[in-house]
Amino acid sequence: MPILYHSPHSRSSRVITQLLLMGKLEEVEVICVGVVKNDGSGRKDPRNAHPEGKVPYLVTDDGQHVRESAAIMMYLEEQFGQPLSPKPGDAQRGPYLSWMSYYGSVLEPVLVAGFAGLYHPALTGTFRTMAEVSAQLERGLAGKPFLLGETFSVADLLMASPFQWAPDFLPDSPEIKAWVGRVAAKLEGLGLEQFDAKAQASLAAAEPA
Ligand SMILES: N[C@@H](CCC(=O)N[C@@H](CS)C(=O)NCC(=O)O)C(=O)O
Repeated sequence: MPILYHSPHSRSSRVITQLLLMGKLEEVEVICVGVVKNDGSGRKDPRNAHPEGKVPYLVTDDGQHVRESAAIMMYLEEQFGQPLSPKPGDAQRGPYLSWMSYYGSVLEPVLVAGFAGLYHPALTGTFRTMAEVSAQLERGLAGKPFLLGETFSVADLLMASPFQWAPDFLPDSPEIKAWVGRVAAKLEGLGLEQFDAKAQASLAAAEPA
């Protein structure tokens, strides 16, 4: 059984969401760990196999270690028959791979630079800014409800996730706001909140006094 290292209400919650959507949560061993938060609270959990103590982190059946949300989500898609992503040969395969990579290569750096109030020509030269990200999202969503067309995919789950945690970063675009709303509707009633509440409680109970 693959092992997923997860911390409640964190970036790994979207991997739990993916597993809930696929109906495969029972087929993955989830180990709940603490992490260091941006405010310095928390701690690097010795039970976490991630070399830097981050989440999500996946150890596969055959002992491969997989890091980065996009890689983990694509790995799990393949392991479970790609219910939420296009297979090789599908016309949406290129856009799918592009959005999954764009998340970690562009969206996260742009959001973190914005959040930290950083401006430097090297940052904007390399990653551009939220204006370009918004333009790409609007272009990607033109005339369709989801990034890959009519069908919701893990690309929507990943790309919309930062705007669900931090609505302040949501671009002022009716098309993008409507898409984030459609993604949220897909996740309603899945049970993520209950899962994370239980995970939080088990973590608090295990915490040394
Ligand atoms: N780009 C990574 C980011 C992982 C990440 O920074 N996760 C946060 C949780 S939201 C974390 O583990 N923080 C703890 C730390 O940095 O020590 C991914 O998407 O997987």
